[in-house]
Amino acid sequence: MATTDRIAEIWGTRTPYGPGETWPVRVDTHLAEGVDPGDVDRWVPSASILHSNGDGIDIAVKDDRIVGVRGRAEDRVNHGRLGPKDLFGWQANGSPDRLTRPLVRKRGTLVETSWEEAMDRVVGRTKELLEEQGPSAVGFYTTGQLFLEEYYTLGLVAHGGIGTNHVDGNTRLCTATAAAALKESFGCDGQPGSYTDVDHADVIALYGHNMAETQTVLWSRVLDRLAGPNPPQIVCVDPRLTPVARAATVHLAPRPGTNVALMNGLLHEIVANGWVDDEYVAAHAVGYEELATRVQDYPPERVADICDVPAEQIRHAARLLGTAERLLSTVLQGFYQSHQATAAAVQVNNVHLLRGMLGRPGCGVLQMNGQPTAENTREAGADGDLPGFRNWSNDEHVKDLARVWNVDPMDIPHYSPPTHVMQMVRYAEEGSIRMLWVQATNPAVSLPELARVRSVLSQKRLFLVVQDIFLSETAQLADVVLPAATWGEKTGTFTNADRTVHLSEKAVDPPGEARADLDIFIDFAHRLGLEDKDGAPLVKWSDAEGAFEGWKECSRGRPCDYTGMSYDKLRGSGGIQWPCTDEHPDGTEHIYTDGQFWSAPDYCESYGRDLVTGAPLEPTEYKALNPSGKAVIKAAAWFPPHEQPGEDYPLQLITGRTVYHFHTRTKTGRAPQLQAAAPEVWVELSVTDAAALGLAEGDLAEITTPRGSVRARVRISGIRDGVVFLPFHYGYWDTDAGHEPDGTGRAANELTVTDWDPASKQPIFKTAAARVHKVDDGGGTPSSAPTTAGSAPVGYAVPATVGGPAGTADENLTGGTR
Ligand SMILES: Nc1nc2c(c(=O)[nH]1)N[C@H]1C(S)=C(S)[C@@H](COP(=O)(O)OP(=O)(O)OC[C@H]3O[C@@H](n4cnc5c(=O)[nH]c(N)nc54)[C@H](O)[C@@H]3O)O[C@H]1N2
Ligand SMILES: Nc1nc2c(c(=O)[nH]1)N[C@H]1C(S)=C(S)[C@@H](COP(=O)(O)OP(=O)(O)OC[C@H]3O[C@@H](n4cnc5c(=O)[nH]c(N)nc54)[C@H](O)[C@@H]3O)O[C@H]1N2
Ligand SMILES: [Mo]
Repeated sequence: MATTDRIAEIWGTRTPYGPGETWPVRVDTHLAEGVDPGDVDRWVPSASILHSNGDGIDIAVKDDRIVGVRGRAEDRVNHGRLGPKDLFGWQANGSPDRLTRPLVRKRGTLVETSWEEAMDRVVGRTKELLEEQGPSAVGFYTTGQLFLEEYYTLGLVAHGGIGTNHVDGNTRLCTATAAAALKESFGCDGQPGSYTDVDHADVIALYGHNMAETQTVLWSRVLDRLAGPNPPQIVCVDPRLTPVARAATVHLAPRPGTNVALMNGLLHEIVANGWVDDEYVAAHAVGYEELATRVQDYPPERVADICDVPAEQIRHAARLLGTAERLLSTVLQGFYQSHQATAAAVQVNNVHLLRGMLGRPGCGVLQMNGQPTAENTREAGADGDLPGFRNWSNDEHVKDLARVWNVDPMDIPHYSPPTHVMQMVRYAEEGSIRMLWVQATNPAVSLPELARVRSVLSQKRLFLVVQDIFLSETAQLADVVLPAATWGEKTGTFTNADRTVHLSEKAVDPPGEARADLDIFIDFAHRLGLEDKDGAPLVKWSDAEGAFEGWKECSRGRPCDYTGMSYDKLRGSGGIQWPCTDEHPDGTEHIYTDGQFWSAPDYCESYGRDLVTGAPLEPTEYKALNPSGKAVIKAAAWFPPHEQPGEDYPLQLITGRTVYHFHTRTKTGRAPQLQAAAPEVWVELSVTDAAALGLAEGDLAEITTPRGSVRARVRISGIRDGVVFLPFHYGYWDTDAGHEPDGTGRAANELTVTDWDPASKQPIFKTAAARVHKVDDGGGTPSSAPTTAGSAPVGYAVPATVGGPAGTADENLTGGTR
């Protein structure tokens, strides 16, 4: 047993292993001060909720309070390990400022009320609007942080009951491109890769993915491979010097917004050097010729110009990808939150198709998720999809869904894909969406161009319902606030980025009158009197397990088939990967084995889109392109981002994350160790840019784009020249430093642009033109940016970020092979 400062040692102690070996076990535990493992009354199995990795966790309960967490040794995802957010983030559950009673706005202020009155208001307004205008007046904006059962129920209520097409999740900001890229290439959502691919791969490529900070346990797995015999080679594509970049064999640091050009350069080399698996391509894919022609325009020298990356590095990276025997690729927000997001992510799929690297150990693509339950939002139909990956433009699929729900197919809107959130904001702005019900997301901090978002959400004519566990910046603007129970306080299942399903059972009671999101949705449906076509209640379950059984039927025969699972089977299981059926009762580690895809015209989830305009393909066009259900190789030309640096705004702004915080910090900002490790917003600049602007470490700078300004202390980091980085975690619920009347604030999204990828509709958080100037001298005091990861200082000393005694955790390595 070792005790480690897990704020300072983010990834904990190494347990090296070699290719094809099993990743050793290391069990991480953190308990509240003064609590010993022997004091714990019970350990309740769950999984992590502060990222998409799905690490198995036991929740420690003492005197009906959560007092800590321990990794689950038997879990297939983490083999016992936990990251800093998992170890310390649970403390937010017990925060004294949890919402405990519903609030309603009376004479301008939010006041506490009963559930009866709050739900009366919500149901009353819904009924009025349905009568006056019909379903198009009502919109739902949900999340990637509830449970599968909750999304499925919400999708049923919204699509099948109310009949509105305005249903989306914050997954639009997060994994919309993952889904879109999988649909384009394979005809259907569904993750080709598995985390065990890390155990086998000889090359791992990370595209716009700072795995070291955002999926710390998966990165531990990579680090353990790197520390063992025959380590994999790492390719990193990121404009910042992240821990991934530091560990890489080749680090390509392109100009933001040039991913498609870079990918085309890599594909150019793969084609030109004969590294294509011709047999695989001929047997299992369509579209190769067009790609081969397209990438002729992208020789390394031209790409080097566009991306500002040396041609030699492009060749080196391409050689690694082109000669790998087992290639694993991961893709995340550096690609997804970009103007050609889907086009870029699809090119990563193309690398795997060209090389025949799918469906075998070590050969996987992980079009990553970010949020813990984003996969479920997608599969259960609570975002811009129909449940079970059904195709909204295939009438047979809509009919089949209507059969499952016992409603008329015409009652399920499918005249177009469900409305994406940026369009919903526009409809609210124009006044056609008059009620918006927001659950478990904080758009007043997380959507782009906040001044506009605030003005839309605070309009008098918009009835805003916010369902949260805290009085977030968004809840502060609401007409009705519904207090929710959260992880540890309610039961449900969720699915991580590699299709692993965990059951998370209620460990303790929620505070006060807070209620599970599922119970709120069911109560709403009953109060509204929603019925199926035979006059029975539309929602036929009253608890999570009942909802899960309902979902299983909905998933039957679809790619995300859960019919072989049950709560009993999941309980303490270590995670089961879908599809899980009678034929595959233990789940399925690799899909797309033997080059078989879910892309047949009558089965696929999507007919695809034009990557430039986003226009959906007609069924007949898809059938002509891909009659026998192969994979689709889609080529794309590079276009520059819409907002380019120029005279007034000479720099490029990108935004993202730090290891210690989760999103708008409503949870991690209330965990003392995490908040202390990254207490304030900062801005990262390169050595050269800082010098040119007369800025030193710790100086106060103002960052301005055409939308607004943010003030932040300077961290001189390893970011590439011409680019500035802001973490987007810092709203203002915990500080007086709100947005000023002149639009100056500290939330990165004061600066970002209202624009999105045409195919996935994912907003662009990673390219805007910006300028920076000095406001105040820091007097030699460094900024408080963490020193441990992507924001590490370059070229000078700053006191290291540490956790001290409060930041320690135990590591039990007895299962390890050190
Ligand atoms: N600690 C922590 N972990 C998290 C979360 C969190 O908030 N905190 N959130 C979770 C969620 S919901 C998500 S979606 C994931 C996100 O996980 P990541 O995608 O890994 O995180 P980001 O920091 O948003 O972006 C990743 C990298 O993209 C790079 N980048 C920016 N612009 C470009 C570009 O044009 N091209 C390329 N190639 N790269 C670029 C940035 O420099 C950054 O290092 O993390 C999950 N895990
Ligand atoms: N500039 C910039 N903006 C970004 C990004 C970026 O990289 N840069 N990333 C985008 C991405 S990928 C994401 S995922 C979003 C995240 O953005 P948000 O979804 O807005 O972020 P969170 O802080 O996770 O908000 C979740 C809310 O749900 C509440 N909550 C937590 N658990 C529960 C529960 O069980 N029930 C209920 N009802 N409420 C709960 C929390 O208190 C919190 O208010 O931000 C996006 N915005
Ligand atoms: Mo996300």
